[in-house]
Amino acid sequence: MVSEEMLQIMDERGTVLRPDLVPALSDVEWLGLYKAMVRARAADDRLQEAQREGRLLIYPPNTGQEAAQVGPAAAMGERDWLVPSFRELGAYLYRGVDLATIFLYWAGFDLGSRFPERVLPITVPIGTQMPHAVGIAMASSIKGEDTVTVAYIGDGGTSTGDFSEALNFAGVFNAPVVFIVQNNQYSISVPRLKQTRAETLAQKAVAAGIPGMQVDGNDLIAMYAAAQQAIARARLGGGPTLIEACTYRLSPHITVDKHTRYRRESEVAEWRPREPLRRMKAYLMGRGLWSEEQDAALYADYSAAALEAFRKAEAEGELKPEDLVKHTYKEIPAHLREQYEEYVRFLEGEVE
Ligand SMILES: Cc1ncc(C[n+]2csc(CCOP(=O)(O)OP(=O)(O)O)c2C)c(N)n1
Repeated sequence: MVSEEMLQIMDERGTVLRPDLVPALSDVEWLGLYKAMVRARAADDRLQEAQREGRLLIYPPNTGQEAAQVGPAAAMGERDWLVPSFRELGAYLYRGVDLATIFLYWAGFDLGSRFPERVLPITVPIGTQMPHAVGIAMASSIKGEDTVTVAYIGDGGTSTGDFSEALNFAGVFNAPVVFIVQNNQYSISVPRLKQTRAETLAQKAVAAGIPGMQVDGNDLIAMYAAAQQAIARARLGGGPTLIEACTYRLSPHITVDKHTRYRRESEVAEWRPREPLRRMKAYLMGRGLWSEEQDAALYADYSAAALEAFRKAEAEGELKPEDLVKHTYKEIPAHLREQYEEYVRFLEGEVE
């Protein structure tokens, strides 16, 4: 049930190796997907800068992982559910999350969890979103809906109990869920080879009795194709699939991580030419659909739009202590109220 070869449709130069596998999208649609990756890249670059300017507390960069995010998000149906972890900017934006909301999240505001319907909020506790995803998928099938849930996790996350339990439940209940493992080769400083002795992460599907496959996570066309097939199968009652998107985190783990402590610059440099925007751009330019001038202008437009979104977010006001507890529960529970009141006393200098 686990395919032996990694699916790659387009090589690192943007040349299509398997025309028979290219999904039937129009040129305009492929261009639209590429633009979504540029939007994610521009937003990601500006978010990293905003953190360095002290406007965000912390931020986990997505650079290099855009195809693994935009491909599946674009293959989803309008009513499908997205269950993210925390490094899926391209997917959130594609599914309609406002960039200002994402800014608010990393600035520490609870309002940053106000995502649109059918997109769960950012989940930092590793793996905990997986049982939620399977529960949502099971609920869809119990209710007789034909919606599919797409859930994201990182390579490190596959070592959690939640991940294994979720896969097992999904298999047992034939839940309409597609798991996307963004294997970006590192879990903070732990390289993929030290994460598990398993040869691939896709083979973790075997024990759950579900199909698993490795996909070149930097190949937008392959990511779209793999997700489209898995989503279609789930929608028709064929059950879950595990897709290991083989990609690379080109940036540090988070904006406060010194990544050269655990990996060589030369390794990062080796991966840089394989990144997803460059090759999709080559593909589009090869077909006469795009130019460097258009590319630069698009990036500049998305950068300006990102800065505008940040201004909008900051206009929501300064972070107030009550924002820490206001939005999670309808009624603030006693234990939180107690902590909040102690915090206010601390801010007022009454307690050490
Ligand atoms: C339960 C839990 N333990 C530890 C952490 C600290 N932590 C944050 S990110 C991370 C690594 C996650 O690695 P991976 O799943 O590969 O995702 P990536 O960060 O590479 O996207 C860890 C251990 C956490 N957020 N949650």
